[in-house]
Amino acid sequence: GIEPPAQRLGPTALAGALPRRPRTAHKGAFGHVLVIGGDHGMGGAVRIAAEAAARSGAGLTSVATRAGHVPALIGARPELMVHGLEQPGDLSLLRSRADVLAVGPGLGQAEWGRAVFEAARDGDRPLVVDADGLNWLARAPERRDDWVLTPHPGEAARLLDTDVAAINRDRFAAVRAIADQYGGVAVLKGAGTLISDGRGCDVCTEGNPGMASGGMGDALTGVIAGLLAQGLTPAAAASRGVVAHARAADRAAVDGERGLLAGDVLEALRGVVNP
Ligand code: NPW
Ligand code: AMP
Ligand code: MG
Repeated sequence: GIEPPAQRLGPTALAGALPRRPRTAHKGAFGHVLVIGGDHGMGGAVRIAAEAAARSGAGLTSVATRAGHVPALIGARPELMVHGLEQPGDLSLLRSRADVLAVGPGLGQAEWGRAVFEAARDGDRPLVVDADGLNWLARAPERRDDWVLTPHPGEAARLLDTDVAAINRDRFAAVRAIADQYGGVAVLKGAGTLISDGRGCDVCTEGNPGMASGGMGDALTGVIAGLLAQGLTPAAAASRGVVAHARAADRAAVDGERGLLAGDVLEALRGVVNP
C-alpha cells in the first residue's frame, strides 16, 4: 500500500504519555535540565527556555548564560538556578550535574557561542539543540543518537546546505534528511510541525499563526528538554513536546492570535501537561 507521509498527533497524544507523579514524588525523580545560551542582548531566550522546562515538569532547572544576565533572571524566576558563564570551560562541572542539556537559545554567532556549544556537546548528556546551536552544528556536522534538533526552515536550510524555498517544497523530505544526516530526532518547525527519527514521521496540526513571534521557539526547546528530563525517549519527548507547546499556544490564543507572546504560552503549559 501507499505509506502516508506522516502520522497525525491527535487529541490523545498527551494522555498517558507523561509519567504519573506518585504521592511520594520528589524533585530528584523528574530530572535536572541545564539551559545554555543567552549571549549579550539575548538573555530572554534562556529565561523563556528554562521557564518552559520547569513548567513542563522538570524537577530542577539551571541556566548557564552571560554573567550580566544573572540578576535579572534570578529576579524574574527565583526557582531557577542561574550561573554566569564567561569561560566556556566552566561548563564541565555544571554539565555533569544535569541530566539533559538544552543548548542554543540566544547563543549567538560570536566566538563565545561557538566555544560554549563545543563545551556543551563534549559530553554524554542528551541534548536539545536549537537556534544558534544548530547554526554551529551546521558548520561542524556530527551524528548523535541522543539529541533532538529543532530547526525552523531557515535553520533547516543551513543544516542541509540549501535554501528555505527548497526546504518548504518538501518538508517531509527535509525533516527525514536532517534526521538521516545528523542522527537522533529532527523537528521541522512551522505550521504543521514535523517530527522524524529518520524512519517514521509525525505531524502536529495544533498551533496557530499567533506563534510567529520572538521567543516562541525558545519555549519549545525548554518543553522538549523538560520531557526528556522526566524520562521520555528523544522521539517521545520531541513529538509530545511539540503537541504540548502548540496546545498551550492555542489555549493562550483564546483572546486572539495577534499579540500572543511566548510568556503567555508558558502560563498555559501547566494546563496541558496535566491531561
Ligand atoms: P527570511 O528573513 O524570511 O528570509 P535566524 P532567529 C529564516 C534568539 N532569539 N519560514 C528567515 O528568512 C534565538 O534563540 C532571542 C521561512 C531568516 O533568514 C537565536 O539564538 C530572543 N524562513 C537568535 O535569536 C527572541 C524562516 O531564518 C532566518 C522561517 C536568532 O534566531 C527571538 C531567521 O532566523 C529569538 O528567538 C520560517 N518559518 N523562520 C530573546 N528574547 O532573547 C525563520 N526563517 O537568522 O536563525 O534568527 O530565528 O531570529
Ligand atoms: P522560532 O522560529 O524558533 O521562534 O519557532 C517558532 C515556533 O512557533 C515553532 O514552534 C513554530 O512551529 C511555531 N509557529 C510559528 N508560526 C506558526 C504557525 N503559523 N502555525 C503554527 N505554529 C507556528
Ligand atoms: Mg528559534
